Amino acid sequence: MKIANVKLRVISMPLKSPFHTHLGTVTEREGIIVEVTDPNGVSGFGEGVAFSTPWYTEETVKTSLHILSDILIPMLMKNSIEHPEEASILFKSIRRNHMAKAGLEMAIWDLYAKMNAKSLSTVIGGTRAKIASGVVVAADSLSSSLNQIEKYLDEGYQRFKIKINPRDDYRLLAEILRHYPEIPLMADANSAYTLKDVERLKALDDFNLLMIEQPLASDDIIEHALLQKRLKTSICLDESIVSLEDAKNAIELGSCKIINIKAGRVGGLYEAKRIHDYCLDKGIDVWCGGMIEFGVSRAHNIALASLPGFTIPGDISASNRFWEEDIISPEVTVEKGYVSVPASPGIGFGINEKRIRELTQVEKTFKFENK
Ligand code: OSB
Ligand code: MG
Repeated sequence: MKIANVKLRVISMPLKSPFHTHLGTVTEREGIIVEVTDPNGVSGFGEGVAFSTPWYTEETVKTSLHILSDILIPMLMKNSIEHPEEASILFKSIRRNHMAKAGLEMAIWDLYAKMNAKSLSTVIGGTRAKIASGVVVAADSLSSSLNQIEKYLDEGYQRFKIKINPRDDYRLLAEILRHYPEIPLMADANSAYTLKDVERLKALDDFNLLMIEQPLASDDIIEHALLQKRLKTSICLDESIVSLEDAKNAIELGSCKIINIKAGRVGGLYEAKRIHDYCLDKGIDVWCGGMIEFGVSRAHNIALASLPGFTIPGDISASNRFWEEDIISPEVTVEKGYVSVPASPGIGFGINEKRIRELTQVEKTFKFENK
């Protein structure tokens, strides 16, 4: 794969409404749009999904920009690759920094698919033409949670996820289910609990939730295994799984019954696919998580979720869940609860250059020497 240049653009966009978790509130999303261009002028796009501050993982927009600019792009200049998997393997010599790696690796996947005139879904082994869509409710009160659910139900979403913490769990879930007894509901705790809260968590078994996501520490698999033995509700791990090795260990220990796969969290599409393949083999259900992402990463998620093991509706909502105007064209839409998987080359969505230009804060271009 010949590369002529890589362009990084840091963009910033306000959310339509604030996104609340017990860890803080997101009102403005910054991200890095990565564009890898070949000598014919064909471009592949990826998105660095680290946040402005390290609340979800240790990376930030600034650390990602540094790792991309000073480490990963120079590495790619020195080492020619024939397939995106080689980029993923090349980047393994650098510790962690998964979101920075994923941003670049996924741009290479998009470019590779476009060079081969195939959809990204086809290139990675996708089998679905449409994927079931779920949505996240992350409000700061019961009434606004109920309002959001009402609206998202109307829009056809098939699964609802609500953020919980020890101060706001039983009553919140009970009220939601009193108003909407039939909705497929799950809860995400983003590590708000410890093992001392086991009785609180056991009480949530009353609600027959689809699952509870990441109740305990963000780097734990041992205590989650102890907790899973005491709960009827399935545990799903998010933060704790950053590699295939983590997934193997967690499954072996019984730390979870379900895994949320996010390509950004695990270093890219290659690792995400390896985790998917392993889980499919072991009979562990997976679903595709979200990162309050812009359209480029959302498009990659759609391709990823078209793989056969993604049996549970993920956090793949429409562009208009978060944004007044997204950076892709057309935007992602949900119809009768489904998002269709594009069949056109690469991620299958065009780039709204005008919108990206309006949002760009920093731009850097790296020219490759092609001998
Ligand atoms: O824990 O799944 C999470 C958003 C940002 C960071 C972490 C998480 C989330 C979400 C929202 O829950 C997912 C989405 O983008 O729809
Ligand atoms: Mg989560």
